[in-house]
Amino acid sequence: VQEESGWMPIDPTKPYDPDNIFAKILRGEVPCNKVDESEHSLAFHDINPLAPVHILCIPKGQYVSWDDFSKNASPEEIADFVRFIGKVARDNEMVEQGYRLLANIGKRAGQEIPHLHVHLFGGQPLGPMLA
Ligand code: D5M
Repeated sequence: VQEESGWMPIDPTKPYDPDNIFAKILRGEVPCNKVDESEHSLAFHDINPLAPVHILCIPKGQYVSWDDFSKNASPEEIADFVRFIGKVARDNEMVEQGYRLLANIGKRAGQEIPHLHVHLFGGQPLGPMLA
């Protein structure tokens, strides 16, 4: 359903697309600039950084959105991802100066890759929340 210009929500009934770029990174088919990895999570530098520190954290499981992840991931995957993001922020010296977590969910928010990802921004004053 195309409602207003540019808005086409990700269809929640559509199966996960295993050919999306983050799935390829997870399979090692496409390289990434890795920051850290845990049992259920991976962090790598954003290819198009919008701040001096711009890291993407993704669960290794095939989840499209926060809705999908929070409903369908195991407690272990969810705990791992939450703790992992905290560790990445600590290890990359973002905690003292402050940083921002952001996840674009769905087309209306500008989600480009249909695999859940949380952006970590830091290394500079970050200004207002919505540009
Ligand atoms: O964010 C999608 C983000 O993913 C955007 O900031 C660029 C980044 N991106 C796209 N391809 C790659 C690869 N191959 N490596 C690293 N980063 C990548 P969104 O919130 O969906 O707009």
